[in-house]
Amino acid sequence: MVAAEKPDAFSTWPIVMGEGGHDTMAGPPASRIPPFRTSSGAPVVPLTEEQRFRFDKDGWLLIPGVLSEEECAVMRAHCYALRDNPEALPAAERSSYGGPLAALCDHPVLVGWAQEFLAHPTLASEETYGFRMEMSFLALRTSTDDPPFAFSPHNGSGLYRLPGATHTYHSIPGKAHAGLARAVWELNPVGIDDGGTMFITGSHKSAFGSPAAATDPSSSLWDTYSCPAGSLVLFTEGTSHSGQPWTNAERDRCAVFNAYNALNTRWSMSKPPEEQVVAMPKLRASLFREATTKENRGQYEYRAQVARI
Ligand SMILES: O=C(O)CCC(=O)C(=O)O
Ligand SMILES: [Fe+2]
Repeated sequence: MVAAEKPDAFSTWPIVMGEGGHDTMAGPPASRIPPFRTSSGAPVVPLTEEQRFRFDKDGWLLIPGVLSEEECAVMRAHCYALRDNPEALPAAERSSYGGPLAALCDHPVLVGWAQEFLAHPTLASEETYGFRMEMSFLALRTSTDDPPFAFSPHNGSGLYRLPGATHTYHSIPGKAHAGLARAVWELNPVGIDDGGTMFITGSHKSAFGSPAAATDPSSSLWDTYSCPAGSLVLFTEGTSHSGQPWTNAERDRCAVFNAYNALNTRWSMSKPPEEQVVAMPKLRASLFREATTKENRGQYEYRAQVARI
């Protein structure tokens, strides 16, 4: 099939002729997947080539210092209000999807990553993101937690999961898909020994089961990170990972754990309360539409897409 001159790549994916004249299933580059602005009107920030390479190679990626200290302070206050006195918050803000944390759901840097690793190009439009959000919870951990947060490694081998599994990772030359993935916003600084999330780097592509050493958190198989407040840690759930006890007595871990998924699949039932979704800008609310494919692209008819392929 020869694409018409200047094809609308969104309507012709997945059958599209590559630039070099060969068929490719990769679809349009992330930079051509709408929307190009988030619900706050800010331009989407695409991953750099190096960030994209690292996420694919490692199964996780740290983007340091995305939020300003002022933004972190307001968000931390909301986290502690949710823990200590939720009734004092308006109902439309009473969750980690709400209040100042709502801006994290479709932060321009998050959207840039999701358009690369999660978005379904034919279902993305200026009115609807091409991916879903599901799950949001707080990790407010201290060095005096009793019991301390447990080391509990899970997942890995995302490349080899069968259809239907959400903890997947798939790639073909020039394109990769993260499956269920986590976006962790660290609202306090994290030191290398403090107790950030741990990863077996690259294990999303491991052909073999984990060796016994993976059950030992001090094994050199495990990596973690240090970062300033306001950093974003992205990982595919197809990577072996684990929480661990928080050890820094000087400051707590104050992190927001958000999760994203492909548009037509769902891992959990988690969703913001209805009054929060209704109060959201329509584009942000599109993150929470049903996990279906057919006719799930805002004003555009999926049928029309099919007809043009
Ligand atoms: O607690 C953590 O640091 C990791 C939690 C976890 O397993 C996840 O977010 O999927
Ligand atoms: Fe996990």
